[in-house]
Amino acid sequence: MVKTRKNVWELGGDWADPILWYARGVKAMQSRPLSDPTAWRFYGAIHGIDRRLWTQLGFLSSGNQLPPNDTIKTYWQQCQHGSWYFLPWHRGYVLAFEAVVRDAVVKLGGPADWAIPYWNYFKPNQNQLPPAFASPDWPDGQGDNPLFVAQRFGPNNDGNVFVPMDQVDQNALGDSQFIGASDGGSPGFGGVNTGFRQELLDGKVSLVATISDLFRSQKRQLGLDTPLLKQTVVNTRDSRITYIGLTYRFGAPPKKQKEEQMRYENGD
Ligand SMILES: [Cu+2]
Repeated sequence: MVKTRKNVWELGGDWADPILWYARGVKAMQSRPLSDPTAWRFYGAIHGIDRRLWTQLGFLSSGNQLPPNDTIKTYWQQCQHGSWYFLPWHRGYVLAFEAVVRDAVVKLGGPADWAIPYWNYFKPNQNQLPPAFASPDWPDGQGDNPLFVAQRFGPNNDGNVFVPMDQVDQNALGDSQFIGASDGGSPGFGGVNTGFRQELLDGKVSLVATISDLFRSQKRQLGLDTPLLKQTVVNTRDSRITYIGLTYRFGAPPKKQKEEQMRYENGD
């Protein structure tokens, strides 16, 4: 069965069927417990989780059952930025996410060929966050629209979410550098490192590095991302701490694992 992703601004209405089903699918995912690999929050954590921040924002509480440790280690915090994994990783992530939403949609009686609508903000007059994502209400006026996120802030920090077209272009497509430089120069296709994980030495050691002060020059670009990321940026800016974590895995995976995290105060 062919599934076609369509332009969210050209579906024939603010709450056209694919958007309405998207909302219903998201709501179903949100109702699942964190330990469920098809839960909204589990999927969020695959990309990245900041437990302190999630707790602060009410996404995580002490009563929440966490998945088993090896599940967490294998699946959470996997987002790849600052390397050529950036594109393939996110493409796979969206594909898997879409499949989970579709599954929920079908279970609710929706179309089996549902596909996630895309947002092409480069098209004229389409740089505004689509209305279904900007309204707290469902089309019937009920106020728990799951596509609406109150913490979205927008480029002017006033909740009006749009892409400032004078600040974005598609030149990245012609950039052969995937890893951005922190000291000026090309920001790279995948951007400056926002925390990456790479398996080294045959998977025995994985290196996790977050160079927080790079965020300072990246803030404007990050202004369109999730509230979590913004919070992370702000917190990071304030603390000015660089984390370099090393995860050692001795021997075969079932054997005992040892984790260490080193924390470095930044010079400036
Ligand atoms: Cu990412």
